[in-house]
Amino acid sequence: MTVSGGRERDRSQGRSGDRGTRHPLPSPARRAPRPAVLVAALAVLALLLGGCGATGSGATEAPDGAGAAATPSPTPAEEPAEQPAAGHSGHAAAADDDTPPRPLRAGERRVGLRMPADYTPSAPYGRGTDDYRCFLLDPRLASDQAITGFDVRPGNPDVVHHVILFRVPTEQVDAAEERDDATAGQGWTCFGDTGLGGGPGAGLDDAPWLGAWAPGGREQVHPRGLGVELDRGSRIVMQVHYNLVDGAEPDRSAVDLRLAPRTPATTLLHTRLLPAPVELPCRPGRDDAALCERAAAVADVKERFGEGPGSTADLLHLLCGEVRPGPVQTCDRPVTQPETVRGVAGHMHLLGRQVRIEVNPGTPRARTLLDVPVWNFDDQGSRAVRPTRLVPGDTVRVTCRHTQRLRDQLPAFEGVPERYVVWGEGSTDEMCLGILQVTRP
Ligand SMILES: [Cu+2]
Repeated sequence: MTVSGGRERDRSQGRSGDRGTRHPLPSPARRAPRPAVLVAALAVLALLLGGCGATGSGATEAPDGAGAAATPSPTPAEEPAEQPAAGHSGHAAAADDDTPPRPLRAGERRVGLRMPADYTPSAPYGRGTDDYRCFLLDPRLASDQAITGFDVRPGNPDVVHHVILFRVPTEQVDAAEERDDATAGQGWTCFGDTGLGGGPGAGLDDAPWLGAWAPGGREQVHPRGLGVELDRGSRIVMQVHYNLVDGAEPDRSAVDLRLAPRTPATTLLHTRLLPAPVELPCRPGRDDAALCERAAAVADVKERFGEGPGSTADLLHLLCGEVRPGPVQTCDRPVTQPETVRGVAGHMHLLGRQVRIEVNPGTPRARTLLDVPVWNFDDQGSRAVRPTRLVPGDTVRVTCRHTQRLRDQLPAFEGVPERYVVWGEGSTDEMCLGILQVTRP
């Protein structure tokens, strides 16, 4: 959902092993997923997709009536001229965000939460250059609140790659504390989501995200009257993605929450996740590298992030359709309840080129909610949109284009052999994620 942020560098490199053959061959053949399978896949995906996906905060307060209008536009079919995007060249865009926080509005207060001590990241399974760590924080709420804004402050921008805040509802607090206590050191390893299992809101259509930060994010202030639900007794998990390509330096990240008492007049913001597969084959002439075979690439992802998170690449095909290797991937999702889109964001990694979110594509009612023709990793902040009503029967489509050519230009890929790229948690793996912030009547 909301990602904020604004100062960050990323130079990641998920170095992978070698082994492998040549041609990517799709594994799961075309088949209509049975409803039960689909439901299970959805549930698992929802659990896994917490990770990454930090994008700017969507429904942020904008000048009145501002926000990108939803407009029709063509599909991103053609490969654009290959020019390095601004932030793709090594994250020079890292802004020093010394902007003072925006003043509180009537009824709001600030609550600062910080990791209790420095944490020095390391690759938990001994391979790769990424660590995802979950830290349990207690906002000590005496009554039900609404998060009306937040400001994530990465402690060490040299290693912090994204931050996502997850709701831990009261019924999960015991499990979260047990997990924390049972793990040596601060927090626990959590590729994907928090690893605490389901619970209310653990679905793609209502993800338990409270906010997030990725490169390009800043302080987020939701429009007046809107807020994210946080109940008395809840905890917050702050998931931090550390990238270790430049070394393992200690970090102590923090967030300032803007809270207001929740009243019947508060309109709740929900986060809807729209993932799509990534199935990017090696280029002709370079397809003899060890991980150019899809199965080997998926096995490598599982080795670095665990069996569960490593299964996302295959689960996405139960959600979105058969494996079709290629630079452009899409996923259509039905709208099942009336909702109003307030903010949108896209999320990809370093090989991302274009991302688009459309409603009812190819029909007279087609609208484009997000169109990023040249992806900039360092500018992932979400955007406010003019409130857009969706009704059951509508379809939302996310489309991403990735390109192997960028690996020739980015320092993060120096010395990293070409590979078949699938969905994975590392910075040199890829994602394709649309994020909607919605209100529901
Ligand atoms: Cu990601």
